[in-house]
Amino acid sequence: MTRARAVELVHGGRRFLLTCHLRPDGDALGSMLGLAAILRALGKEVVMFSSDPLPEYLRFLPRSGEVVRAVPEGETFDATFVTDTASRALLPAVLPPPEVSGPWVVIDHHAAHDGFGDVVVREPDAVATGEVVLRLMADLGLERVPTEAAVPLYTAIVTDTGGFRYQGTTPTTMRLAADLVEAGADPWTVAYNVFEGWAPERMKLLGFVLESLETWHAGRIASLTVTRAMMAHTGADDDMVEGLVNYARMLRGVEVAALVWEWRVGADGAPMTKVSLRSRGSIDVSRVAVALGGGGHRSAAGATVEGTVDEVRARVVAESARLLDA
Ligand SMILES: [Mn+2]
Repeated sequence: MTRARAVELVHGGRRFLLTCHLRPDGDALGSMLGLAAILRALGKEVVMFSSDPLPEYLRFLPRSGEVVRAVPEGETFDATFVTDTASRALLPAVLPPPEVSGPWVVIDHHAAHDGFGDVVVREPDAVATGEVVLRLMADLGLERVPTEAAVPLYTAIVTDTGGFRYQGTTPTTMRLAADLVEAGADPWTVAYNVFEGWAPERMKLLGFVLESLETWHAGRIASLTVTRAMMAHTGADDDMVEGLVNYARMLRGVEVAALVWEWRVGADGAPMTKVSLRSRGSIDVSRVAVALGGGGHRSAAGATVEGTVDEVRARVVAESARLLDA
């Protein structure tokens, strides 16, 4: 049980670095903030680090303003905790060396992992990394959720369950959420910030993205497209694209929903396209993502692929069709 090893490192240490994957989402950041609050409740010192800025919609999270964009110089840590991260490639390119970071402890719930980390606490039966953090908290001997951990951990669970809607949401999920509400999380505040409260630019972008809807394979595959021109025209930023793929899944009969996003030009000048995939659960879209060099979960996965949006969309459709016909 690797959780026991993580517990030893916490009890044996005093000062910890916490980080998460690039472009943090509600589970990655919520788990990091929640774990930070738990460690502080145990009398530990924490530094929270994200090289990427936090998305606007998560800045309501208590103490998210304390997340630093660079690891402070001249400090060392007894261990470094990484939340919700399935692979080294999803972390900042430059990380502190082992003599600064201490052992790397990965706290995650993804089905696949690339082996990164000295201690990997990976529990795919957990609906969110936030749930793994709560299990770790119990093992650390904390009986009650610290108030400061309640909102971020509730946010982690709400994000990864789509507001308790997705498959994998269990009575245990609901009980954990109830504990977090009792500890001080307000469901509407979290739901409003996570799912509503849209910037006008995002709403305008959605209009263009919905216009791009295409379906294939007798309506069982749907795609949406985001171009740099749409982004420039609406003034939307990258964070505002997050979650738009779900609109493709809403269409009745769709089993594989894809969003292809004209991303960046790679170092060698080649166009790169980001792919987000969703399913209703019958189809394992992580298999499509893996075929494209990415990864993820059964019902939510993604990849970054070399090629134009048109080329990459064609590959996504072909891989999805193969899976549907298998
Ligand atoms: Mn997650």
